[in-house]
Amino acid sequence: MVSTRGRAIALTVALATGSLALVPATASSAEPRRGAAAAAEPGPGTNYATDDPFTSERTSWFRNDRFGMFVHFGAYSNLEGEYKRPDGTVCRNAEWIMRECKIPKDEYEKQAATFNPKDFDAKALVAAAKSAGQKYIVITAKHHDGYAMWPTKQNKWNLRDHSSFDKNRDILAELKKAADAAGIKLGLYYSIWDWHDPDFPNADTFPQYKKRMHAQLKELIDNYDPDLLWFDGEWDTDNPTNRWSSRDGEELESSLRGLSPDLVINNRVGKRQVADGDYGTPEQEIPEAPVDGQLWESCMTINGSWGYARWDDKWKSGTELTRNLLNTSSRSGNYLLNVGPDKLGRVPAPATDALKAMGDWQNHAGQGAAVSNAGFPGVVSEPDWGVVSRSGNDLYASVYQWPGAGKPLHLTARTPFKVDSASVLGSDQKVTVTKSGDGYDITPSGDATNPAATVIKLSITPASPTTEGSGTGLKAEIFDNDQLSGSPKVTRTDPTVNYAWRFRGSPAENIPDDHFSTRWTGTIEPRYSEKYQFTTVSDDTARVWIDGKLVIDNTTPHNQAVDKAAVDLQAGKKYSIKVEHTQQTGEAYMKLLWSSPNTPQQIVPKSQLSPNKG
Ligand code: H79
Repeated sequence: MVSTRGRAIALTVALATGSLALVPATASSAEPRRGAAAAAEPGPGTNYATDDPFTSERTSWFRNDRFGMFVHFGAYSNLEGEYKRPDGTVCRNAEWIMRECKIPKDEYEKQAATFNPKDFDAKALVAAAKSAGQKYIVITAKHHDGYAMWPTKQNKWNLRDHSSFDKNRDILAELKKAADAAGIKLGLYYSIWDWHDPDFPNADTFPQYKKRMHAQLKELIDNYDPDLLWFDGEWDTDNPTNRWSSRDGEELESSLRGLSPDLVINNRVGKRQVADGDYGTPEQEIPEAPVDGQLWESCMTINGSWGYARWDDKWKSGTELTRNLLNTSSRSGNYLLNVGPDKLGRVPAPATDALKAMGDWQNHAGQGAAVSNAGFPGVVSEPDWGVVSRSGNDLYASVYQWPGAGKPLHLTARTPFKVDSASVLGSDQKVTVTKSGDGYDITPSGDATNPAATVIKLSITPASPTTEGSGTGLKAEIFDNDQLSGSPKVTRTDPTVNYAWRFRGSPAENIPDDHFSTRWTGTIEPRYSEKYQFTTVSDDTARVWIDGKLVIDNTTPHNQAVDKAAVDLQAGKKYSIKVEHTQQTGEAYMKLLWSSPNTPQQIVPKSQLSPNKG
């Protein structure tokens, strides 16, 4: 108890000084990655949200790179999507073939024993990713069939001990080496749901399964030092029964961050709620707009299957894939595009061809600037003729439907700005820009440069004045009841409202992990004169007042919920702000974010908040 307290104090101090420390001081010694096995005991005073994924150094590569390669490769790949039943009929599937084709366990094991991906070529895989402009690779270390693609010490159900593969080879080590050499980040996919481990579906033995799972993940971190972990199979289901809970997610996420503080982790580490992990994971779909309250990455197949299926010839075209990538980056998301190597480990040629087409498009005339380091434009609405992404004060309008000769492309402005110059990348044609209606007409004088997307670059100057604050945060009054009643137990200045107390944490050491509440007050100073969107992520209740007006009011106790309000603000003015959070039982969260045409979504920063009434 005493040592826990000591660590909790260190954590609080680190946070108050704005440090990015992800684990308490005990783990911040010389070797954080290897030496932090004993992560802090969470408890009262713990805040799991120690940085803002939207702005932190830790996630900057992920936010800027935008484009990754997903690789589904496992014991299922050996069947190449077809299972011949004893009666001679054929059942087709890919990575779910064991379950969907009801292959008896011993038969699935028998076929896995013949798995020999001798042609797996990490350098070729990395080269394919490079050729596409992909900046990171996420490979399945273990899919739902439980088969580990590295020589795990936790069981024999793995590529070293249960295959016909060279006992001296380790494909994850090969991939790590090739990726490092090429400056590509490595992520590892790990399925929580496990169809093979007999301890998984049984309530009595599930704790043993979890222990082995933690041990496997420690092996992966120790052996391959991944930049990212991609969890899957966190969902509730009865076949086989999945007992994974939010509490399990809290325990796992906190222990992983203790082992490797810079890890980027997806939201399926928990129960896919908005504040679980670092980012959301839409699958086989692309959101229509930036996602409220979280970073996101859309994972999609390059044909119709994740694992290799020799019958699947539904290859997406280079144009469709390039537009998917542009749609994603223009809404501040990442695109994780999957390939499934065959049973020998070779990436199918139609996949490498399509990847090359995407890279060629990005390498042409600097068009890749519409993707890497680019995001939601903010200052304009998404047009119906294409998408617009933004990097600094450059807008990249990727045009899918090129206008007829002399016809304009209209852009609707969400805030005033000036266009300083306009050009078509890879063309010397003239582009005329005129004010028109609610924005600008952009009229190119020549033809489209290519069928996928022709990029018009606009250099702009926002019209709004800007003011940078020098604030220190908000005054926090913390109560040891869930009613904000009586006098506060703790009064302090909080740099931001960015709290994930989850089940076991609380605002302060002398505040229990349930039945507490906080009121934050002070002033808020916008950087720009424009319409701001305030967003809260809260559990159990949240209320926000700006300039004396109640703008967010969600007082019905809830699980992680997102609430929004639009408020017009003027640069150079300070507005009063009041934020209230209450927590009864279960998980607790309170985050306050904002965005505006010139502000990408982020936790409202300390510099724009002051604890004193204006
Ligand atoms: O790894 C790839 C897929 O194998 C895996 N995720 C990607 C990245 C995946 N495939 N399908 N799904 C996830 C969808 C899950 C469907 C489900 Fe269900 C519906 C899970 C719960 C309801 C089917 C019914 C499986 C369990 C019950």
